[in-house]
Amino acid sequence: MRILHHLPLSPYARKVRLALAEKRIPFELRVERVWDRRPEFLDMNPACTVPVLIEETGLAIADSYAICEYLDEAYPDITLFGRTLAERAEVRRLVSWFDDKFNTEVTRNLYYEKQMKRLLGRGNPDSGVIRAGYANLRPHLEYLGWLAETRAWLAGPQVSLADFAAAAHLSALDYIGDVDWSTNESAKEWYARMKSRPAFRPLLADRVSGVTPPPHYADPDF
Ligand SMILES: N[C@@H](CCC(=O)N[C@@H](CS)C(=O)NCC(=O)O)C(=O)O
Repeated sequence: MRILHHLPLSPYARKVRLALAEKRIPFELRVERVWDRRPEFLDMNPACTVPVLIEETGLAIADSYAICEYLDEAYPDITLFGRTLAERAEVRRLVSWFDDKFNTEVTRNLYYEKQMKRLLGRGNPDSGVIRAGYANLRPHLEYLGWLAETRAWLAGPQVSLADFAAAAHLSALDYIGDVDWSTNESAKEWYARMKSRPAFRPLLADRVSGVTPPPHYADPDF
């Protein structure tokens, strides 16, 4: 069976879980405590990050973007990137927006600072960093809301990896209670549409010991 090594709240693993499910590719999840630095895992991915996909052939692929491009090339029937060159360029731009810019300005300051830093042995959360994360989240939600208002899906006419990347980050932050959806109605409406997709259900069922999500986390009509 195909295996995805992951952590339940990792936005990068969540993006790949959504991509696999939307492409209807079966897989099993294995939790990888990256902070244990398991030698067998380091052999698969010297960066010691999740996600890592292990194909049935034994092929190991690390890095969420490498995995998603591989999946689209290996299983092209349902595309993650859109059909036209312009659509595909826009999907790539927005995946980078969420995985690089949003991650640096928001996810790292909230999810990493609060959840991962201590586990990785890199010190205690810094309240200034967390405050900056909240301040940055607001304009990012506005941009997302603007995209959702002006297009059917974030990158264009069809749902794509741009939506999965954005939803992966926001769902991890929503689990830890850090998203105030009342600040942007269009962003909230887009997230409700994402939550009601069958591929999203396993993410809404995730539970992490010691962290209880807010009641609206798993509710598609929040
Ligand atoms: N560029 C990588 C980033 C993956 C990543 O940073 N994963 C985090 C969890 S969200 C991780 O495993 N961190 C462990 C560490 O930084 O040592 C990808 O897209 O897969």
